[in-house]
Amino acid sequence: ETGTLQALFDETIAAEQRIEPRDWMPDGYRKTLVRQIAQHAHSEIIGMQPEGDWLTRAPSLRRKAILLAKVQDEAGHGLYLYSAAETLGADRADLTAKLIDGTQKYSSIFNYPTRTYADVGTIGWLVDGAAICNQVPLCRSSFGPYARAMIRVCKEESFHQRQGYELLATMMRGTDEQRAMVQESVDRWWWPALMMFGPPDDESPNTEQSMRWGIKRNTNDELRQRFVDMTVPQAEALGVTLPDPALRWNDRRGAHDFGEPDWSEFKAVLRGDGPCNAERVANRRAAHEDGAWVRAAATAFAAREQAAP
Ligand code: FAQ
Repeated sequence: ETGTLQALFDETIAAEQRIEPRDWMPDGYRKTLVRQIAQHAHSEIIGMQPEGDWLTRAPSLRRKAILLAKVQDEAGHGLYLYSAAETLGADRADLTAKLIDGTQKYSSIFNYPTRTYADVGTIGWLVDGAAICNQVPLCRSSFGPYARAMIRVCKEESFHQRQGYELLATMMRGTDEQRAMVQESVDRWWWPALMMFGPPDDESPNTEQSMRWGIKRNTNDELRQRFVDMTVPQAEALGVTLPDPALRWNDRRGAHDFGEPDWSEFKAVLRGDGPCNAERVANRRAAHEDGAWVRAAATAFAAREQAAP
């Protein structure tokens, strides 16, 4: 019978139709999706911290309201994604435990500190920009709940990217000190943003199978290239320099050539040795432990409601 189910699954993938939670799916497909969706959910939740650090120091009420809305959106994205993982049989408490004990990853980018207020703009522009580049193709993921979550996430992420760009554009119209602050911020975030797309294709163990299953739609290097090509004209419009002496237009390829990120730094961050890994996980652990009473109260309330006639 598994043979027939496998054939049906293969046909659904080949026809570009969606796999839904109740459908039969190979174990590897389920496992890969749980890994990727959980990692994505964890990234949204940990990703609240770098910008969250500036909520109490935003320079105006307007900027504070915008930043608060953005950070809340990230919490929402985390929740849609945990729900998508639950449709595959994952348990949310278990996923959180795996984040806190370091057995599941989150995006490398959130292990870098936000040193200045310009970093809020740079995260919106470059980090959300990279996130959109990576996630727009995932709206066509073969797994229905993930694809549908991505549509909503991408809409909100586009707004996030615009607010980051607008913040930087405002600072670039300001004083020399503000322009220098923007440039210094872009210098620090550029290479880590390129690393968000994952290792080069020839060192990416998951890409080939994930592409065959329609879980990923493009390779890491394809999306990194798309991001560079999209960002260069935006940098010109802003008046900032991207910190890569090898960056130039290649007429023959119809794309930009660019330098190699420092993959040893990427590997160190994935091992837990980035500038803020320990702090990010410690904060998440403390929030989880401090919230234990809320979970206990909600569980007791639900039990009482169920027991009531
Ligand atoms: N960081 O074989 P591959 C956001 C791991 S956006 C950490 O190429 P795959 C929005 C990878 O998991 C950020 N780990 O893997 C926001 C694998 O490890 P494993 C989140 C990384 O899965 C903006 C190993 O390396 N977005 O949060 C990274 O085929 C602003 C080998 O790599 C997503 O998660 C990395 N950068 O491709 C929030 C998008 N790259 O598990 C707040 C969905 C690779 O085998 C503020 N995910 N690894 O031990 C994906 O598209 C894919 O999972 C990739 C990696 C492309 C990230």
